[in-house]
Amino acid sequence: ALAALGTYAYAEAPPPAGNVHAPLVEEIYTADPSAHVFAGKLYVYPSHDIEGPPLPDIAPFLNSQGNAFKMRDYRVLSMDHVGGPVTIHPVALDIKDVPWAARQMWAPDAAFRNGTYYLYFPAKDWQGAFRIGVATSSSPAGPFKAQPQPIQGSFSIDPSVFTDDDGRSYMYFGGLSGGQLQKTVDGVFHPGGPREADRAPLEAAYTPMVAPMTDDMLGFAKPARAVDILDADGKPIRADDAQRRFFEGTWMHKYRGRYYLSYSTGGTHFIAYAIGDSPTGPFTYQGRVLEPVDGWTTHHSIVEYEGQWWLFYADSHLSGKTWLRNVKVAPLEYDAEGRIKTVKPIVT
Ligand code: FUB
Repeated sequence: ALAALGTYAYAEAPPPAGNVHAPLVEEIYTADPSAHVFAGKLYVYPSHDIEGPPLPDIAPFLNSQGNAFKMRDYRVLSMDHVGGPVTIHPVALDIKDVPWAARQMWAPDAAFRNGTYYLYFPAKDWQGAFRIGVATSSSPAGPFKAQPQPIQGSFSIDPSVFTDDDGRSYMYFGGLSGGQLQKTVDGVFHPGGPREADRAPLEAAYTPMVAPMTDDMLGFAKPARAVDILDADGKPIRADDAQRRFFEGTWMHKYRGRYYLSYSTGGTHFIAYAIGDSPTGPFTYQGRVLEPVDGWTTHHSIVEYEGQWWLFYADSHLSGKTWLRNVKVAPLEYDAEGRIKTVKPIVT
């Protein structure tokens, strides 16, 4: 039965008919999929990985620069049904059209409000600092026009925008190490700040940032602040808890009235999740959404479409190289208490 499912199979949450384990597209490399239902259709906003030699370092004090992840544009994917044909849309935003962005267009996200679609994207500015930009379009597939400056008060990587049932929107963001979260203190970027990911072992781990969005979706209504991710005893997850602590790639979704904050644990390669009663937390660690995939990075999104919850993620199935990835999708199941059944991609 496993062989019939392709290279990867799932020990739990078996997929519906159709080879949903294959890369969504093979014509281009894609990663970091942010999936949304817009106008009754499923859209995926991925990073667009590209081949070729890594970029040169910007400066020696900025190590973990992720130079192989040198993406320069975004391509949107769309589909009518999961498992059906996928459209790769033309370039939605090119770095040459974003004056403040110098290099490395990493994991994006998208949102919709009042007839306008918003593309949120991190990129390094000309000083080598990650900032988060926003671009707008009348179409979910773009093309998008970027604002001339990054979002004021934004830094680091991996924006994810969630709109609650009351219409309020929030951006979650942040990533450690090459994502530079550890280099920004009180909103000020310190290029010579800590190089690597973690605080001292016994300290509370870094956590994602959250900021409410302004009504026009172009900025932060209040300064971003760190969310709390707690263990079952109500204590912050510690920096040395590499199996559970946040590293990058946050996603927010709401299930049966509760807020699920999910994220990558980086070097331990899990997608973990924590639940809260408010979109800004605190959140209590629950378990894993996804076991490690083929490749170093793991980055996901969760969306409900056509009566089923779906996990979008990426691995290095097509290339065997961690910086040339492909987006995949698998069904996501919950138990009666709302716990997510861990998806286990099994290398056969
Ligand atoms: O794709 C570049 C970076 O790798 C993303 O921003 C991270 O989440 C990781 O997937």
